[in-house]
Amino acid sequence: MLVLKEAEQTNKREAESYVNELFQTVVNRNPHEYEFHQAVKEVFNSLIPVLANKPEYIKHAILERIVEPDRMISFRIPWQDDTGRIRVNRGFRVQFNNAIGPYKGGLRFHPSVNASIVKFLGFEQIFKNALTGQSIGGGKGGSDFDPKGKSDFEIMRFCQSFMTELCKHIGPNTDVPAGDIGVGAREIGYLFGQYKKLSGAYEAGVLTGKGIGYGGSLARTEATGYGTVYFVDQMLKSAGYTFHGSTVVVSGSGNVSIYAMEKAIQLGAKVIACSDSSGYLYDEQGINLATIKRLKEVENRRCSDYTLEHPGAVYAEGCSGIWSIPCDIALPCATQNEMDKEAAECLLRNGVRAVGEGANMPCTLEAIDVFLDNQVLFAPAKAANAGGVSVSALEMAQNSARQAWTMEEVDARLQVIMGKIYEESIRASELYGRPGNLVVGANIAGFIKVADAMIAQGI
Ligand code: NDP
Ligand code: 2IT
Repeated sequence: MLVLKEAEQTNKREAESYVNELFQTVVNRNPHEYEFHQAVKEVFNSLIPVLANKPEYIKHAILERIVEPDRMISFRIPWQDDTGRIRVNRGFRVQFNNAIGPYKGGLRFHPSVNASIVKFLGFEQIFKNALTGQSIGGGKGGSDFDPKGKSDFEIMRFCQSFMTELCKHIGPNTDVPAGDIGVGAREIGYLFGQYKKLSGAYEAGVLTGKGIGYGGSLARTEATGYGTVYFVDQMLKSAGYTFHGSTVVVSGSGNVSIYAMEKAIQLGAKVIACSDSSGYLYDEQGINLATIKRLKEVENRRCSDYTLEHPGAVYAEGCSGIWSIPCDIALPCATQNEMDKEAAECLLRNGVRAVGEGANMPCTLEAIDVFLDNQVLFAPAKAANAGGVSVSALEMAQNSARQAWTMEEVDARLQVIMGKIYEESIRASELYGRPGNLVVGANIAGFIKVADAMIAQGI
């Protein structure tokens, strides 16, 4: 027994030094890509017990191969604004890994988009998509285009120019983009229209997040936010808590945030705060979701305008202050690294019970440690926000079958998928000696599916 324990320790030490050395190579080979380094580090740290247990992953150089995208496409996007001026943006598509299915992942339009952001998102997507149990590989894309203040025609011309280049690289069996920050149903519509024109065929399955009238799936709009709440609900129940009667803080007020708020409210919670990139809102009475939906989805206005209609609410400039509001459950649903160590410590001091990542990588590695070290229930992004891409895969299935399922049917499937992701992540966390640690569990469960497929398919 003692000999066995010693052998285990040696394997673990060897796996640890292998991972540390390889991480250094990733940093050296991808200088200045800090977000990508962060995403890789989190996954690598989780995988040490797996590598110690199954050295064939090392023998087949799975980690060396998985951190190098199949290809990274970067291109020029010229377009004309309403004054006739010619503008140029940069577009990206990273096709990271297609071991288990066609590349799949969203497109982000935001001025902060660069190679590092696209690669961190694409890398995360590999494991998230594997967790959904559907046959989809990992990809991501976007542009440093800023949709704020642009007219509808400018958005259309930009999307057409973006697709004129992107269309060479995508297809229903190759790579299937969707939305992300700054890309919703309107943008997907313009992108689809241009793809259709260029390809000369009606290939509905080339993009997901389409309008309901032309191949979109019911519940795709709600899927990420609803899915996050379904996942967090399971996690809460495992510890004897529920959303009912809890106070919830949700950052952002975009697609993910709005539907996370909606489902949390449906489950009996009181959502007391949300935000946008300018500042945050606190409404002691509970955020009036109808007002937020109208301001954000219809009128394209700011969170600050909410106080004009609800004078009892308080608005404060700046984003990070939202985490100083005491709550039972915190759902960061805006963007990467929006919650740092100080914010996490503040939530902890105020008695937070659970944190669920609706956004991709919203918590820094240090913030995650604060939660895990202090028994705060923590739902990592790859698992908690996988509902969006899951329903995207259901949209692809409906497109292939030329069918359209009801809202109830898609929502029921979404709930089943989120439940399975939770179970699988918990099981992996137990199997690899970190029971209840969903970060480790989700990373391992997603990784094993992709790694085994890579081994089966050869080098
Ligand atoms: P939206 O564009 O619909 O909304 C984004 C929200 O976050 C807005 O309220 C925006 O405020 C705010 N925000 C964006 N950037 C920043 C920033 N730098 N600082 C503070 N606030 C910011 O995007 P989504 O809701 O679709 O995406 C939100 C997050 O969820 C992202 O991390 C995305 O990758 C992730 N995600 C999205 C999925 C989807 O299906 N859409 C699926 C899985 C994950 P403002 O309006 O002022 O810019
Ligand atoms: O981060 C994500 O999972 C998404 N933006 C959704 C991707 C998709 O293909 O639906």
